[in-house]
Amino acid sequence: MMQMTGAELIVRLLERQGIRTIAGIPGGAILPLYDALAGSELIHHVLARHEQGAGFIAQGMARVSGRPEVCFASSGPGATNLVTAIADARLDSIPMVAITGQVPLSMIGTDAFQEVDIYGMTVPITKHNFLVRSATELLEVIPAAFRIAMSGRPGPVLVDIPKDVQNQLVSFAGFPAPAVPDPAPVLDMAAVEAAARMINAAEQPVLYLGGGVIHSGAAQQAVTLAEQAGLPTTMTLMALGAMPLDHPLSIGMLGMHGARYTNFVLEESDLLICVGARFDDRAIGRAAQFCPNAKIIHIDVDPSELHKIKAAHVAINGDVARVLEVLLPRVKVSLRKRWLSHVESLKTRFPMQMDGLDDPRSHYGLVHAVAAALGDEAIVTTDVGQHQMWVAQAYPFRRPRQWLTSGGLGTMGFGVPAAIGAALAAPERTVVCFSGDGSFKMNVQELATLAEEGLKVKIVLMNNNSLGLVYQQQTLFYGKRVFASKYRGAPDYVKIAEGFGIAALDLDTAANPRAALAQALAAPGPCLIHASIDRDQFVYPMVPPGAANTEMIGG
Ligand SMILES: Cc1ncc(C[n+]2csc(CCOP(=O)(O)OP(=O)(O)O)c2C)c(N)n1
Repeated sequence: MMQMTGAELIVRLLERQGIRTIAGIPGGAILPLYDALAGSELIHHVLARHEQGAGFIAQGMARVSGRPEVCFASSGPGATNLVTAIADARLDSIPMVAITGQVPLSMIGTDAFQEVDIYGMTVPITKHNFLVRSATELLEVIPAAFRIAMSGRPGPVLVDIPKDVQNQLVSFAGFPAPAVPDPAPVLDMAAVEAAARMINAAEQPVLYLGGGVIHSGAAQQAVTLAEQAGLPTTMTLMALGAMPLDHPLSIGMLGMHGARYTNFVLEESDLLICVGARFDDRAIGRAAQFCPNAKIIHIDVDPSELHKIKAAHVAINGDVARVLEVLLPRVKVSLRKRWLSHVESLKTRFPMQMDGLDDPRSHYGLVHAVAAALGDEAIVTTDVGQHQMWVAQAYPFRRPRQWLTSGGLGTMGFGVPAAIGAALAAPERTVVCFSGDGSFKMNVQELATLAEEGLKVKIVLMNNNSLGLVYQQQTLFYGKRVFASKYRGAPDYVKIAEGFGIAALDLDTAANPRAALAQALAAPGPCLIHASIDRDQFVYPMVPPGAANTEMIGG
C-alpha cells in the first residue's frame, strides 16, 4: 500500500499524465496543492499575474500540443477569474483541466471566506466538472477529467478540490493508469458510402473545413480528399492552416470577413461537404440563405452538431480523420475542370482586395512583413478585433496549429497569455501575437510573466487608439454615432513594455521599418513592436450582422 496526501496524489497523477507545465496563482484554499507541487521535479510552474492569464496560458499550450493542459486557481475570486478562459476553451473545443481549491467540505454552503460555487457556475461552460469529496476519489476523478477533456470533441473540465481533501491522507494499492481518449464512435458505413456517391455525382461541390479538422489531426486527409475529388476548399477562422492558403484548391476563409468570391462560390455550390465545422453564424451568415442550392454532408465527432443549424442530407458521426480515411478510397479521382475554372473566374472577378501590402506601415502590409520575416515555423496568436481579422485574411497560414485565435467566444485579452502558452509548448519556435491596443490592455499584466519566462514571444501591437471593430460597426451600422469606442488617453506602450523589462521597438519612428521589424523578430527573447494604424481603415468585405453572406459590403 502507498500512502500520501490528496495534494501529493494529485501531483503524482498529473506527472504520470505527462503534464510538465502548469500555469496558475496560489491562494489559501489551494496552498496544500502548491506545497506538494513545490516537491515535483517534473512539473514547471508558471506564475501568472491573473487567473484568466493562467487559463489562456494553459489554452495556448493545449492549442499547440493538442492535448489537455492544466491551470490552477484558488477558491473564490481565483476561480471566478478563470471563468472566461474556461468558456473560451469550451466554445473553441480546447482540451483543458482547470483545478481549483475550495473551502473545506464542512464550510461549503456557509458563505465562508472566498467561497463561491465554482462547480455550479461552470456547469454550462465545461464539458464536465467535479467537486471532489474525498482524497480517494482523486484516483478516479483526475484520470477521468483528462479522459473527458480529450475524448471526442475536446473541451475544458473543472475539478474543484476542498482544502481538507487536499490534506487528507489516502492509502491505495497502485496508481491508476494515465487516461487515454475513449474510442471514437463506430462508423455508419452506409452513410460513408452515401457520402461518396454524392461527392462522385456532384457538379459543383465545395469542401468546408472547420476547427475539428485541426483537433483531430485530419488536415492531411482533408487536403488529399480535395485533391482527389477536385474540391474547392474553404476554411473557417478556426481551420486556417488546415490547407495551405496558397494551395490551388484553397478558396480561403468564408463568412463575415471572407473574400467576395469565396462566399459567391459557396452560393453556387450543389454539394457542401462540411468537415468538423458547426455552421457558426460568423461563418454562414443568415442560415436560411447559406448555400441555398446545396445538399449537405456533415461529418462531426459531436453528434449534437449534426442537424443543429442546417439539416444534413447525410450526417456522419465520427472522428473526422478516420471518416476521411474511410471515405477516400470510395471517392473518384476528378479534375472537375468546368467547376474549378468557374471558381477561378469568380476569384478573378471578386478577389480578396488588400491595399498597401508592400507598405509595412499599413495594416495588411505589416501582417505581410511579419509573415515574410518569420517563415512557416512561427506560431501566430491574436487578440480580438479588426487586427484579428486582418491577420486571418492576410497571413499565409500553411500548417495546422500555426494559428491560435479566440474564435467562438471572441475574447479580448486572449493573445498575450495564449502566446506565452504556445511558446512554453514549442520553445524552439517564434511566437508572434498580433494585438490591438484595446485587447492588449485586458491582460497586459502577463507581460511580467513573459519577462520572467524569457520566451521568444513577439507582440505586434496595432495601435489605432480605439476599440476599432466597435468604431467600425458604429460608423457603418449606427449612423456614424461613435460612442465609447475612441480613447482619449494614449498610453506610451514602449515605456509600458520596458517597464516590465521587455524590449520594445516603435515602428512609427524606425528609419527602416522593414529591417527594424526583421531584426526585432529574429532577436532572442520577448519584444513589443508598436505600430500606429489609421483608425479609419476598416475590415472589408463585411457581412452586416444578421445578413446573408452574399449581402457583404466593401472589398
Ligand atoms: C472581453 C471582451 N470585451 C468586449 C468585446 C467586444 N469587442 C469586440 S472587438 C472590440 C474592440 C477591440 O479593440 P482592439 O483590441 O483595439 O482591436 P482593433 O479592433 O482596434 O483592432 C470590442 C470591444 C470583446 N470581444 N471581448
